[in-house]
Amino acid sequence: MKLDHNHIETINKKELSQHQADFDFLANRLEQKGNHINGLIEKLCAFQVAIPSWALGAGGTRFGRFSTKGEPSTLEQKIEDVGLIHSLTKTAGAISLHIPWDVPKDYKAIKELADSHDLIFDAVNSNTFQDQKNSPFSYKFGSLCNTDQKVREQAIQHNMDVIAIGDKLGSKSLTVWLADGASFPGQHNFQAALTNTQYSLQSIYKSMPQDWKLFIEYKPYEPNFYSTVIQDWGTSLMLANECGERAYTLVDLGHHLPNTNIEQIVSTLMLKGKLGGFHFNDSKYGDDDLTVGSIKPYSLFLIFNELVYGMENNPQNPYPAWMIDASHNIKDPLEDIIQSLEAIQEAYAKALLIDQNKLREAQLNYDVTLCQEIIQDAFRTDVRPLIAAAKIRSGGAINPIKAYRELGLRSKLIAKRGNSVASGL
Ligand code: LRH
Ligand code: MN
Ligand code: MN
Repeated sequence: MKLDHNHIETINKKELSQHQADFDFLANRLEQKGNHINGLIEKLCAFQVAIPSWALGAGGTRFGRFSTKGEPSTLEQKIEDVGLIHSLTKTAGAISLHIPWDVPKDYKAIKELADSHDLIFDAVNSNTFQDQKNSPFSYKFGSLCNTDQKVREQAIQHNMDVIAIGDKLGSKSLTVWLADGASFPGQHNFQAALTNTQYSLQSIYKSMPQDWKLFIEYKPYEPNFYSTVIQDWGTSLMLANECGERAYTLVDLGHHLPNTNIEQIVSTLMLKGKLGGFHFNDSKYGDDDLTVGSIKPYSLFLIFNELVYGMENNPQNPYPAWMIDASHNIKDPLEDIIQSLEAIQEAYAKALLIDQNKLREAQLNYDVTLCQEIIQDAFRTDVRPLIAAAKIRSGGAINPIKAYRELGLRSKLIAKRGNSVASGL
């Protein structure tokens, strides 16, 4: 199923005059403050976020799944769903596959399909946190960290297989997230687990094509509840440094203990040129995978402030690979992703408004109050007309959620696919 651009235009037409009034008001104010509206819109249009293939069905908690119906049951249908999201938002121009959840059968056909939806394949994700069908060894006690060399070799080989799959699709990076850890004190020799993980990652790194990057994701706990081998950004950075130049840290917003200053982590990593990938979600307690911006929009904005600063001032850091890593039980997954994309655009737009020169000056004058005023002035600006203008320019919907509903897309998907439930998480 594909969206006809005329349908989006027809819906946009109804909102156009209100949008124009809102936009003129905002553009006026921003221009008076010295912002270049066209440049801001261009940056918003260019900001594309990958959608993971596992977020398109109602996922969520380990306790139960409640299907929204009409969920994609094949990779082709998942690509179709991302295509729908991208047509409406024009900010989801990539898909990120989890292997073995979404192994393509016909590579050429899959590539062509993605291409027809204007999508590229971003980072591929390996999975050694579950046992795989037909694999001789279990990951119950860890994968890359395992004390048994045969288990480590199997996990290394899996990562190599994932690279080969990604390579055929045009992906240029591998994300490794390990569940490896211990649930009880004494279970692990910490040093042996870390050393095994380092050697395993080094073998994977060496096997990558020369133009590939390795992203090492960290997480403090879950599924192991006493220790995790790659528990924090420091451990990830250390391992990345031990692998080589093309190995980087990946920050997932949900993978921090409460109140961690994530923006400072982002800033440090970019200064060192080591922020490779980014997983967006939101949380109140742990790795909740809630809709981006639904709980802590101010934190998201502060993180974007550092990302914008880093993208402008840290040429040593590559352009990060952005991905949404959120999925929940009780919303239509496509609406959930659209809301996440909107929140990302909003935080990005607000961060772009921060007057960096004024902020530097206030910092140098030790004018703490003014520093806060500058930051919060940007945060308090309603940037939605700016985001809508970017959508119009790139052919998306002024209000993607409204358009999704008005076009009755879920009913159409149900009519086509029936009560099917997505494979994956
Ligand atoms: C782990 C994680 C990681 C996985 C995904 C399914 O919590 O964030 O990125 O690949 O969730
Ligand atoms: Mn993640
Ligand atoms: Mn996670």
